[in-house]
Amino acid sequence: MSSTPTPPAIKHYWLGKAYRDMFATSKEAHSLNVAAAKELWDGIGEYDSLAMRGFDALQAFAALCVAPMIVWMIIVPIHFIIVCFVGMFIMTGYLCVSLAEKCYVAFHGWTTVCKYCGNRIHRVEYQCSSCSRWHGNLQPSSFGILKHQCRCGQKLSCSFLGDRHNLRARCPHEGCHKDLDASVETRSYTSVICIIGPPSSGKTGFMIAAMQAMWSYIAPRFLLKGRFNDKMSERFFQEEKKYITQTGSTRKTISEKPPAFNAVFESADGKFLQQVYFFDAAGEIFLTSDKLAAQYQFKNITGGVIIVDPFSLPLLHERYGDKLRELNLDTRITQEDLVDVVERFIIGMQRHFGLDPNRRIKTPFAVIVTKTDLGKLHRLLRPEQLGGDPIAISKHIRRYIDNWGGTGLTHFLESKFENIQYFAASPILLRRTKDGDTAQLKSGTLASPLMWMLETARDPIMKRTR
Ligand SMILES: Nc1nc2c(ncn2[C@@H]2O[C@H](COP(=O)(O)OP(=O)(O)O)[C@@H](O)[C@H]2O)c(=O)[nH]1
Ligand SMILES: [Mg+2]
Ligand SMILES: [Zn+2]
Ligand SMILES: [Zn+2]
Repeated sequence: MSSTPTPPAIKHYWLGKAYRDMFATSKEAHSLNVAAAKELWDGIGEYDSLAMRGFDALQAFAALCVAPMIVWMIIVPIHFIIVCFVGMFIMTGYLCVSLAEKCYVAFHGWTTVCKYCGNRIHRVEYQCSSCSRWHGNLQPSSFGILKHQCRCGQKLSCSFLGDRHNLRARCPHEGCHKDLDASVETRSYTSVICIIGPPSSGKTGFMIAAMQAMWSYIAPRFLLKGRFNDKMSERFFQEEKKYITQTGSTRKTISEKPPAFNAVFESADGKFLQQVYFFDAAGEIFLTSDKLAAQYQFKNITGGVIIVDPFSLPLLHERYGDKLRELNLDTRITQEDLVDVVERFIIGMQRHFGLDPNRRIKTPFAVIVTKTDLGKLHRLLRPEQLGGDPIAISKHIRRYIDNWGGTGLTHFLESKFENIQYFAASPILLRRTKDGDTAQLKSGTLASPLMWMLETARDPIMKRTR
């Protein structure tokens, strides 16, 4: 038989020990009364006459048994009412603080997602700073309204009002238990943006330029400062960026690639935090939808990007195929059909993440035509006369995709996604010289699709005004 483990904290006095003390006191008083009655009964035999015995016994019975019993019967309920009343008062207190905490978290739109197992976390586990016991329920409860007392005696703040987020924390899920940075992870909103596209469509290039766009366009606009959540993301960003600018291409083999490329954007007073995860699902993952199951980030997608390599569309493929081969750029063009890739993504989402097959996907997806620097496509896709009207630009780009033989693609995307907008960008501006290729990272072109995605997903970052 399994026994319930002892909680690491001590119950609040008025909700735990007070009851035990009350029962002990009344039991003790009752035992004293019984002992007195017994003593009296034993003493009756010592009286000479029967009348004397009866009278004295009655007198003694009234004095030693009835009176204490009446007092006991009055005091016990009063004691009980006081303990219940104080207990209820404390319960109301912790329910109020707990409700206030839930409202505060909902108001800020904070969510906690484990970046290792991808599960949503409702209760982070915190470690006692003194004895290393793990507390899985460190929140306003019968163990305390603002503080819990650990079994070691240490008082631990248990609400958003205290410094709970400074304690060491971990994911509560069995088999994970990885360390979390509670000061960021429990007090921030997390945007998870997945990037879908066939191999060589430009996902990695997009991701690096998108992070740069968050850094240099979006964060300053909302007076935020960015920093990477982990060393692996930072290293990946620096190394890939350097490689792209020096060689004009992305790295083919990467020894260490972060599972999700992430950074946190923070206001100067530290009160606003938003995490942004870019999730570059390697092309191979989409080749077999079974591999999707391991890609936990798919559970929490808040926005997405579908990369359209324009040179894979029939008409442009025909028009530029020979030229790209001549320039040795054909290997940088995707050979796979984007419809197949998106279809595999959707099947994977239905099979593994409960996506309803009868419903279109509501999450905003930006459909981005990339590599527009090649063949000077940007001149066609962003003509001056459209000004900055995003809807007109979107329709214009969609028309071009159709004209280049992508009618099947646009119809397919619109039948599966409810919230899409078309964009054109070239995250990498290739420069060819006789000494070799170099490139410039054009992150500015990604600011508008990113802003659209964050805004459509109602991410808290967009509510910030200067
Ligand atoms: N000229 C140019 N090349 C690009 C652009 N985006 C990606 N590429 C190139 O296309 C190739 C494939 O890109 P990559 O990001 O690795 O694709 P992935 O396999 O989908 O991650 C690389 O050689 C990139 O340098 C772009 O905007 N312009
Ligand atoms: Mg890649
Ligand atoms: Zn976890
Ligand atoms: Zn402790």
